[in-house]
This record gives sequence, C-alpha cells and structure tokens, in this order.
Amino acid sequence: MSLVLSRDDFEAALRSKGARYHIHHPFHQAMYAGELSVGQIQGWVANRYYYQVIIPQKDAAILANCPDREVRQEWVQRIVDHDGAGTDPGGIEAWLLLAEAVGLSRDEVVDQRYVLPGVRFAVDAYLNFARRATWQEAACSSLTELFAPEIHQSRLDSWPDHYPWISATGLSYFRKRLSEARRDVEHGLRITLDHFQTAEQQAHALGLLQFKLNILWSMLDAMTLAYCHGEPPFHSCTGEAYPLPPGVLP
Ligand code: AHQ
Repeated sequence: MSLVLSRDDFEAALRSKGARYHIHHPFHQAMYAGELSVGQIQGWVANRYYYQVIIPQKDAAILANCPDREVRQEWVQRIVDHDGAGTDPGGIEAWLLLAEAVGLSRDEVVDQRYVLPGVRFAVDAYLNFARRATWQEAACSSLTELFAPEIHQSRLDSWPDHYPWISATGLSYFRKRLSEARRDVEHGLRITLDHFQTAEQQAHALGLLQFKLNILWSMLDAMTLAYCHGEPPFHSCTGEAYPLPPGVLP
C-alpha cells in the first residue's frame, strides 16, 4: 500500500516521467543530430498533422465532459490556439506552412494519405480516451506538455543548421507552442494536483501520463519502421507500396 505523496512530491513524480518523453526516441534523436532525410522529415510532418488536427477535437471532448465554467473558460483557448479565430490563423494552419516548407503540398497532407495505421491508432486512442475519461483524467494526460517546450526549442535550435532547405517560416509552429505549452501545462498541472488526492488516485494519474507518453512514443515507432527501416505497412506481402511522401525512396 503506497503512501500519499505531498503536493510537491506528486508534482516531482509527474515531472520524473519526462525520462520517457519522446524527445528521447531514436527518431527525435536523429532529427536533432541532423541525420534525417528530406523524406523522413516529410513523413514526420505528414503524420504529425493527424495528431495536430485531433488535438482540438480532444480538447472539445474535455470541454463537453467538464461542468465547471471557470475551467472551460480557460481550457477553450486550446481549441482557438489550434483552429484559429478572427485574425489568428491558428496552429493547424501553421503546421500546413511547415508542410509546405518541407516540400509537401497542402492537399497531400490534408487528405492524410501518408498517415500510417500505427500513427492513426495511437492518435485515435488519445481522442477516444478523452471522450470517455473524466475531464480531470484527460487534463492529466495532457501533462506530457510539461516536457514540450524543450522539444520545440530543440527544433528551433537545430533545424536551421541541419536542415537549411526548410524555410524559417515553416518553424513558426514550434515558436508558437513555446509560450502556449507553458501556459497550458500550468492549468493542467493545477487541475491534476488539486484533483488526484489519495495515493491510489495519484498512482492512477501517473498511469494516465504514462498512457499518453506511450501514444507519443508509438507514433514515432510506426514512423521509424516505415521511414527509417524501409518497412511501411504491407511492404513484405503485396506489390503496391503504402503511400510514401515524395522524399521517401520506395
Ligand atoms: O503541438 C503539440 C500540441 O499542441 C499539444 C497539445 C498537448 C495535449 O493536449 O496533449 N500535447 C501537445 C503536444 C504537441 N507537440 C508535441 C511535439 O513533440 O511537437 C508534443 C505534444 C505533447 O507533449 O503532448
């Protein structure tokens, strides 16, 4: 029977999960080292588009499950940050600028032709979890963003030197998330530390964060198999290759 953690120790336990963040995945390590090809970058951008467009739906599911007006007033900004509103084109539009900057057309990204089954399953697991979980559980799972500013900054720091063929305008999404992630995670952490009080609840919260870490890691596993090991789905059993971004040699 584990003992209940103090608020500070509970936060420290959540932050210690950073050791399993996808910044440590070999695909991301290769990205920062400048070892990815045009096609591998294109594959990552095209697949992560599916994650980006599901995030506002995930946040809308949280809002739908949340009866607390003050929480909703703060959480709703996440949807605006991605979908845009008024003069703000939003993060999904910024991601499409990134897609164009890496040599993909908007159409081939928006139609999701390159999204790998493993990526789709992982992302859909996140959305479906948020729909059926309590709003506090789903808020807790978003705390992978405790570690996100570092990963966005590492792209801003490494891409210009390693991938000079990607125009700076394509990096605007990463710049945008530096401040948004910090603001979002402060709210998500407050909800989590306030809600999960008993030792059992705290252990459950740590499990929810691990579930989301697994989602991010599994997405990169699918991309690694397809774009680094040359084993896209059905590569070994049919003639027709799974759709691959133009920079990925079949
Ligand atoms: O661009 C990202 C983003 O908008 C979000 C929302 C948040 C959530 O609600 O789960 N998580 C998240 C993340 C984004 N980018 C990822 C990356 O590696 O670029 C990191 C990811 C996260 O840490 O959960």
